[in-house]
This record gives sequence, structure tokens and C-alpha cells, in this order.
Amino acid sequence: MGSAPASEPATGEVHLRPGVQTAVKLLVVGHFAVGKTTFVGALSEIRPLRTEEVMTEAGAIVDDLAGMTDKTTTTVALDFGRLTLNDRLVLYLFGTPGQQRFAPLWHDMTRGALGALVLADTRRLGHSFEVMGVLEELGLPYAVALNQFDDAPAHELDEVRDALDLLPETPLVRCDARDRVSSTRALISLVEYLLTRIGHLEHT
Ligand SMILES: Nc1nc2c(ncn2[C@@H]2O[C@H](COP(=O)(O)OP(=O)(O)O)[C@@H](O)[C@H]2O)c(=O)[nH]1
Ligand SMILES: [Mg+2]
Repeated sequence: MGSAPASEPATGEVHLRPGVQTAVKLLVVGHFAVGKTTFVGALSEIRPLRTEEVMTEAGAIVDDLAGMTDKTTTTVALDFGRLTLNDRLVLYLFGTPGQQRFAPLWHDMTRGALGALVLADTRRLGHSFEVMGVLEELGLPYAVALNQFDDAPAHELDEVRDALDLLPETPLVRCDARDRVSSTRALISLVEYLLTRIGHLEHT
């Protein structure tokens, strides 16, 4: 298995802050080429761990490459990164492959996860249904972040919400997976959603 060169950590903060009391596992999921590796790489304060494989011609049959001319690697296992949100809370991010053939791995990865951020692409919204379906089957709460590609149609969020058939409470935000601030905001919308759900559970 090849290992793609990792970019420099976003903040250079390698050691966990001493006051951190809570560690939360979150998944970053989505279909092929939606930007999972980019997202985890942009956010992580530690050098992200990636397992990527150079795509082969054989793989091109199963990985839908339409319109993805500059993509030459595909994640065969996972992306792993860490983001300290504040002095007490650290997030561990697991970017997991959306391809159907990795489904068993993906199910294992959901163990112990509090929630998932589904990355979606307005050029292929329909490709997100499979991922959201699995999360719903597993009962894992999720938020959706539209990774805005340059040539993608810029639909209103309400239209996208309808197209994806999201529940009214499911957060839907835009993000640029290449941008740390934008990606952090998307992740915070998931964390806030998870916190309100925990609040509701505690009061029932
Ligand atoms: N223009 C643009 N390109 C992006 C963005 N996010 C990812 N990409 C590119 O899209 C391709 C697929 O991204 P990647 O992170 O490998 O997708 P993954 O298969 O979900 O891990 C790569 O060539 C990225 O550089 C984005 O927000 N905007
Ligand atoms: Mg990837």
C-alpha cells in the first residue's frame, strides 16, 4: 500500500493540551472524490494519517471518475486527524471511504463515533444517499456540509435540503474543504447539533 505525502500540520500543535477532558470520535464520510481527505488534511493539527493508493486502470472501472480528471489517488482505508476545539474538548476525525466495496470497514469505523459529517457535492447530490442511508440504519446522527467545488452549481440551501430529503433538524452548511476555517465551522455545526441532541436526551 502506498502512502501519499502528508501536508504540514495546520497548527503545528502536536501534543494534546493537558487540560483536555473529553475526546470525541467523529466520522467524515461521503462518496468518492467529495473531498474527505482534503477536509481532514485542512483541519488536522497533527500530520494527518492517510492511506491512499494510486488509482489503477482496473480501479477506474469501479471508481466513477467522470469530471474528476485531476484525481490520481483514492483512499483505500482512512484519513485520521485531530482537532482541539477548546481547552477541554478534542475531536478525533476519521475520514472513511464511501465506496460500496469498503462497507464492512465503514461499519466498523462507526463504533464509538458520536456522529458524522457527510460531505456532499452539488454536482452529484444523488451519490450521497447511500452514505446517509447507512448512517440512518446505524442510528448515527449526522450533519451535511456541501463542499463547494468551483464548477459546481450553487443551489440555495433550501433546494439542496429538499433534494437530499433532510430532516428539518439536520444541519446543512456550505464549506470549502481546502480551507481550515471553513471546514472547522462545518464541523462545529455538527458538534453543536450533537450537543443539542445530548441535551434533549438528558431531559427526556
Ligand atoms: N475546487 C475544489 N477542489 C477540491 C475541494 N475539495 C477537494 N478538492 C479536490 O477534489 C479532489 C478529490 O478530493 P479528495 O479529498 O481526494 O476526495 P476523497 O475521495 O473524498 O478523499 C482532489 O483533487 C481535491 O484536491 C474543494 O473544496 N474545491
Ligand atoms: Mg480520500
